Amino acid sequence: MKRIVTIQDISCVGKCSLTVALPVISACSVEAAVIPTAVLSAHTAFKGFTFCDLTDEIEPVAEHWKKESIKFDAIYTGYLGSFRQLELMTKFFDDFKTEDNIIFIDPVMGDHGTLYPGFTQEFADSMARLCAKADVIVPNLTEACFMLHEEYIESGYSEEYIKSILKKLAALGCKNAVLTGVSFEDGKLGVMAYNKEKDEFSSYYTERISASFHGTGDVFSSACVGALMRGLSLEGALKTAANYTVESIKATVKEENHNWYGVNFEEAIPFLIEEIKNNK
Ligand code: PXL
Repeated sequence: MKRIVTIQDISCVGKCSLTVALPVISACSVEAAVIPTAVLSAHTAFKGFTFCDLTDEIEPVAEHWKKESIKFDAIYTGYLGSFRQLELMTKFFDDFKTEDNIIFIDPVMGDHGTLYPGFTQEFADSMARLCAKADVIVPNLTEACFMLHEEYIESGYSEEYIKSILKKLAALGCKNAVLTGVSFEDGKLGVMAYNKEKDEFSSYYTERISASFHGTGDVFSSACVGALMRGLSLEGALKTAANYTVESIKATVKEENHNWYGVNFEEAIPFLIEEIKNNK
């Protein structure tokens, strides 16, 4: 059985970061180890959230694992909240990267052209340096534009533009750059990927559902890294993750009085398991 370690916050209510990554990775039949980087009462879209920083726990946890010779098939980072956490991730990668495992970075920082509360351009610059170490990075266009100092364009861009962004992301140093939330056609939304070694692009599009929810990026990334661990190619994993995210959104909007803060990814878990089988 494969083992992923995922390093991100736990927002106790809100269905994002670890409360998504743990169940989704488990649903993929992959072991999920965690380092919670902070405990929040709820994610940062809620007003008045509490925040308890756990940065000081990261090194002792990692040291214990080193003593126990614990190995991981994937290291998956999501929302990281400080420069020091980025620094500690660099060290963690150096300590736990092997010839066979992968580093998967979701550089969670913002959406729709703006950064989430607390993030700055300088943080995006440091995140860009961390991304150099990754096998796969999965920013959305907002995060990519901040990391590359590019102007954000909401829509109406060309395929050539997205390809140029992907090449610039790969030039940061990662092996595969993936852009999520890409759309060239009304009603369609998807992902485009670039493999630097092969100099090849790939893409996958689904129907666009006109509702925006928190945590969909975490649903996507967790399913993607889980599917990779189940032996799917990156293309197969991206298709699986995109379809699962859409299915989770559909399950959410189907429910009367559904919550505003996260998606019903739980209801779509049987679908995810089928997708992993179908896209192998
Ligand atoms: O879904 C990304 C995310 C993760 N963690 C926290 C967040 C967000 C998005 O806003 O606030 C704490």
